[in-house]
Amino acid sequence: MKRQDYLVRRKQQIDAQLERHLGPEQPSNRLHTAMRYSVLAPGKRVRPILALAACETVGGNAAEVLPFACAIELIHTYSLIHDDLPAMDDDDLRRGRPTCHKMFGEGIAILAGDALLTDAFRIMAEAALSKGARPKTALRVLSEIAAAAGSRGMVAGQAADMEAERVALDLPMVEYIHVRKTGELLRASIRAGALLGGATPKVLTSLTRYVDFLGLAFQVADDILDEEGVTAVTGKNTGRDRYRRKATFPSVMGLPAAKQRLRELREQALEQIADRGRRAEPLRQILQLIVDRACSPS
Ligand code: GRG
Repeated sequence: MKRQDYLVRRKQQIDAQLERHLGPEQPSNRLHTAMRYSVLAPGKRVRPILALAACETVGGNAAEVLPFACAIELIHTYSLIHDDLPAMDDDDLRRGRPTCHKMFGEGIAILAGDALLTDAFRIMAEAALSKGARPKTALRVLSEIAAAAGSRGMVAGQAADMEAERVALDLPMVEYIHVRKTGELLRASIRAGALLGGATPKVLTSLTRYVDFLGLAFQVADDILDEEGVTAVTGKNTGRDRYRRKATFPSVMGLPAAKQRLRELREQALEQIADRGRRAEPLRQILQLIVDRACSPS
């Protein structure tokens, strides 16, 4: 199976489900239009694809994971909308389009983020209550996703990042911020798929180790792309971190070392799933895609 085939097929499936969860266009409803605008913009869908791929790796039924995968994408999109606001990163380009607040104004953008976050939990609760669901497992997954997104996870990372602006950071602090800001939701995505797919505790542990290396690789790649990438690849303005004097992996360790670190992280992630056979191929492909976007293949 070619790498793009699997990823494209999964992305199409997720996009169709997101569309279904959001419901058809309502031209006179600006809140709903803003939600659709941001969610259905061309994101990579890394988190939901990871959730589905983890479920497949452990031999589970990916259909059970779909509502949770979509909910995670809604949470991720809320975080991007709020991150782009003037009070935060103040960006005007996201996913190759004007940011939500540039299109709809700050008030609607804030509410679109609020609504996506809240609706994500409705979708997960409905899935947990649906016929054939295993409510205890579903509730465990929901609780892990909430913890990853909340005041000890992504929001804590965002707050630490804001506080740290213009202060010289060392590598452990850069990693602390990114584990929370980016890593926790990626981790919850894999664990959601694995738990719903019926992973044993041992396999859950190795998949969690895999995604922790992937999460760091994701951030290092994002920093490299910001430093030297072109907007056509990222769909957002680049060079922003340097402009804002943000501590990034390239700024702390230099660009060549950051690229080397990225390749090491790929190898470390691959080691964690080395014994999972062909079923783990999608997880290997996602990792490769993340590394290839920022570094020429090696
Ligand atoms: C506002 C609570 C709150 C949190 C914001 C996600 C985030 C936290 C900020 C975005 C800036 C950031 C940390 C970038 C680092 C990597 C990242 C999360 C990039 C965006 O995710 P992708 O590359 O984007 O998966 P797409 O558009 O493909 O979904």
